[in-house]
Amino acid sequence: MMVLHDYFRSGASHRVRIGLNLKGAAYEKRAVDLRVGAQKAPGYTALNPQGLAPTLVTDDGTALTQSLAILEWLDETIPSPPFLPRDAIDRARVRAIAEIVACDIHPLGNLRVVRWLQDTAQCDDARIKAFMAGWVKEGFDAIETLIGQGPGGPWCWGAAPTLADICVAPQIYAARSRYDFDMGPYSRLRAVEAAAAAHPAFQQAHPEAE
Ligand SMILES: N[C@@H](CCC(=O)N[C@@H](CS)C(=O)NCC(=O)O)C(=O)O
Repeated sequence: MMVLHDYFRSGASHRVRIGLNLKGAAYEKRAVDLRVGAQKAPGYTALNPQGLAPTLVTDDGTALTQSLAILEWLDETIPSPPFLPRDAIDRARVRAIAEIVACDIHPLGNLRVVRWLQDTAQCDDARIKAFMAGWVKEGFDAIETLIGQGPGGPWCWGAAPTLADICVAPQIYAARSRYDFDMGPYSRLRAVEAAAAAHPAFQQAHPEAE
C-alpha cells in the first residue's frame, strides 16, 4: 500500500490527502511532526532530500516529493476523476489558480519562514500574521477574479473539483485558522470552501479530521 508521510496542518500534505481521496486510492499515513523537526531527521531526508512534508511512497517503494508533482503523477496513473479539464485553455487557467497558491502564497507562510521572522528578524506574532495575511490577500484577490472569468461554480472551475480546488481549499483553511483572515470579500472562494466542506474527499483530508 502507498504510504503518505505527512503532517496534519501542512498545507502541501493536505493537498495530497485530498488528491488521494478524490482518486479513491488506498494509502496509509505516517506523521512527520514538523514541530519537533522530524522533517530533518536522516531517515526522512533519505526519502525527501528537501526535508519537507509531504512525501508519497508508491507501491513499488519509490519516494515522490513536491505536492504538485505527486498530484500530477496521481492524475496520470489514476485518470478518473480527472484533476484537469479537457480544454487546454481551461487547463492553463486551473493550473494558474493552483500555482498562485502553491508558488506565490504558500511558500511565504512556511514554517521555516515563520521561524526566520521570529528568530532572525525578531518580528512579533502580530507582524508575522500581517506579513502572511498580506500575501494571502494578494493571491486571493487574483484568484477571486480568475474564478469569475471561468465557467461558474461552485468549484474554482465549474461543477467538479480540480487541481485548483485541491490547492485553494487548504489555503483557505490556513488563512482562517492561522491568520484570522477575513474571507468576507471573497464570495467565490467562500463557495469553493462550502463545496469542499460538503465533499467527503475534502472532509476526510481536513486537518481537523486527522
Ligand atoms: N512546494 C512543496 C512545499 C512543501 C513544504 O513547504 N512543506 C512544509 C509544510 S506545508 C514543510 O514541510 N515545512 C517544514 C519546514 O519549513 O521546516 C510542496 O508542494 O510539496
